[in-house]
Amino acid sequence: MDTVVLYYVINLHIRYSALLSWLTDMSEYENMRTADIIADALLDWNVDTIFGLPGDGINGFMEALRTRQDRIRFILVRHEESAAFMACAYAKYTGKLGACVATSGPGAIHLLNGLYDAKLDNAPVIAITGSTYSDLMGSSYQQDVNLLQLFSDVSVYNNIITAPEQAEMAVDIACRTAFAQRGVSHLTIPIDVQEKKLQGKYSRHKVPGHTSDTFVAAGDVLPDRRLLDQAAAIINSGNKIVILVGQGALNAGQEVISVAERIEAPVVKALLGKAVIPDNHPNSIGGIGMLGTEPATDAMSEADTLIMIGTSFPYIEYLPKPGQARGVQIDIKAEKIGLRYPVEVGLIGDSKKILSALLPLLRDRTTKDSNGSSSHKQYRQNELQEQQEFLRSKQQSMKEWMELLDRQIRQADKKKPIKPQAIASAVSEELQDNAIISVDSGTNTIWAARFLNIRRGMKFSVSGTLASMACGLPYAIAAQLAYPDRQCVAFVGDGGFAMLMSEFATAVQYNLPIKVVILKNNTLGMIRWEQMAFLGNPEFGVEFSPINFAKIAEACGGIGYTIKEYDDIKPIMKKAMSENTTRKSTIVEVYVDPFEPPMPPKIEPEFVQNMAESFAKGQPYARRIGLTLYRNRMMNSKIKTLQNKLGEKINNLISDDRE
Ligand SMILES: Cc1ncc(C[n+]2csc(CCOP(=O)(O)OP(=O)(O)O)c2C)c(N)n1
Ligand SMILES: [Mg+2]
Repeated sequence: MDTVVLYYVINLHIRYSALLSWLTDMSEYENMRTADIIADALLDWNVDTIFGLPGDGINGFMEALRTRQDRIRFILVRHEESAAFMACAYAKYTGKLGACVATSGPGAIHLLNGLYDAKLDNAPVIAITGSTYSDLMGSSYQQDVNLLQLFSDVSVYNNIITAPEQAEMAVDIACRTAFAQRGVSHLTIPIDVQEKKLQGKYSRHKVPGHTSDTFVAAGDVLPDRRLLDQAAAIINSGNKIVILVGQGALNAGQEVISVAERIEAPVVKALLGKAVIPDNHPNSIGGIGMLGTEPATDAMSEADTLIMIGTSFPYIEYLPKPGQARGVQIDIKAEKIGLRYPVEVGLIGDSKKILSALLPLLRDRTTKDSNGSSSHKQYRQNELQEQQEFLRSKQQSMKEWMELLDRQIRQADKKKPIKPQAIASAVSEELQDNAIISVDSGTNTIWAARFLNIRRGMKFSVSGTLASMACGLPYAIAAQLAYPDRQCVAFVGDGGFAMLMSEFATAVQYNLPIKVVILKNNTLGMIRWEQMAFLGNPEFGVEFSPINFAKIAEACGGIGYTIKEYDDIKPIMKKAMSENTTRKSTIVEVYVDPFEPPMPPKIEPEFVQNMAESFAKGQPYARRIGLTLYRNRMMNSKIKTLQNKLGEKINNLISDDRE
């Protein structure tokens, strides 16, 4: 080969290699703006709805959303906090990734409370925020807030996108991490970076397209058989077994029932797990904690074995004492095992799959075991009986508890203010089979927990561990967007509702026929009782001037009803709860007795003592409260004890009003 030919061959080879490497280096996103790349990458993760409110810090990304309206739905809110609550609720109700968007500075700051709700309740959410121009960052420029620092505590993944070449990878990691760690991922993008186009300016080590949108949940793998056997051995040796379920068991209702029935165990439901099994299932003994039932409290204090499924219910004083019961825990998150109770065995993964695998290993307590010697048989028989008797005794006290609740509903005195229990019960009666119920924080949570009867197929949620007020309305909006044809109800207090009530206009704007039932007591009701019963202080700073919520509904373009009389409850509730035909957003405000006490499942001496102290220190309305307690004692022997113990002081106060 002469030198000229050699020269051409080499030259050609070099050019071909350059072309090849240029071709392989070329990203599918070549020449696209960062904002568009992010939006496309979110679509790859099946994000179909994004809640938010724009501003100049995020307008570049808004343009990417505008040009993809057919594939990704943007829901404009009135306050960014709602957008984050909605993203959280969307994730909770659908299992999809929740998404929200806000501008730099104030918009991003507003997201935080809703994002903490997602963090604390383990909901996968991605938050997209804008940041100020990259060459002005950290200069106290307009709306220049260090969002990475601000979001560092709330997020499982927290990153700034500084170049289009980084965007796809960042979104992939953010979405995967939100799912894998069941938490919040935050991506912030400087205004100028949103507009930058991808032009293949990669670093030496970057390979475009090196990440993917593949996700495999850890829960798809079953725990080791040895661990399943150990768990089964613990359960099989128990004689007073209690099952506690939380939101991690929501997809395993049938499996929970199969296990509970096989081992004859009562099922206690943490609030987020209220919809795991129907409230009227014979093994259900209701909720736990302050808003729970007496049988559930007793079951926990007597249990010798505790099976926790998908729950990290925080009020550990309501669980068996450490050492009292042997524990088995099922959770998708390894770090939750042993968090609240010193369990011996932890099974990591999806509760549905684990319970199915565990079921055949569990001793069937419903049939008589015919194997073994007669003395052994007798022994086994006694054991079986103990568990059965345990369940029967709790079922019996559940019957009594339900009768007590029933008396509370029926304590209607037409001359007196409406009892909130009667409203919760009236709502319950109007719930359709596949209703989705969102509740709020306050005494309303207690009435909802006790008086809304969940049936199979319903959904129920609330800001659980953060227990934030104001979640009820945004949750219901997210539910209705996800399930346009289902009955979506928000059951809320007036304080919580007023916090984000402008979102009712959002419901109207998107033609969402949500039904919002507001317990109107013009009070931060829960706090009134907490100040008295927890600290022994007179109430302070808990009363509001009234708002006409029915007029608010109408002013926003929805329908408003007001209930002031007992006779109005049934007809108005019936009408309002089936407003589907007009598909109008509806508010039902109900004037309820602001002095109805939310009684804990058991009245502790300290509670009584504190109440007496608050009265002694000059609790306002002592007379009305005393009178309410006096009247309620007809319904409930425990209240009678409380009222008696509050003593002469109150008896004197109310003596004139006794009939
Ligand atoms: C954002 C927020 N602020 C304060 C609290 C403390 N808190 C818990 S319940 C409650 C009162 C709720 O009042 P309202 O919504 O009227 O319900 P009610 O107790 O009267 O049923 C308050 C202030 C909270 N949980 N969340
Ligand atoms: Mg209130």
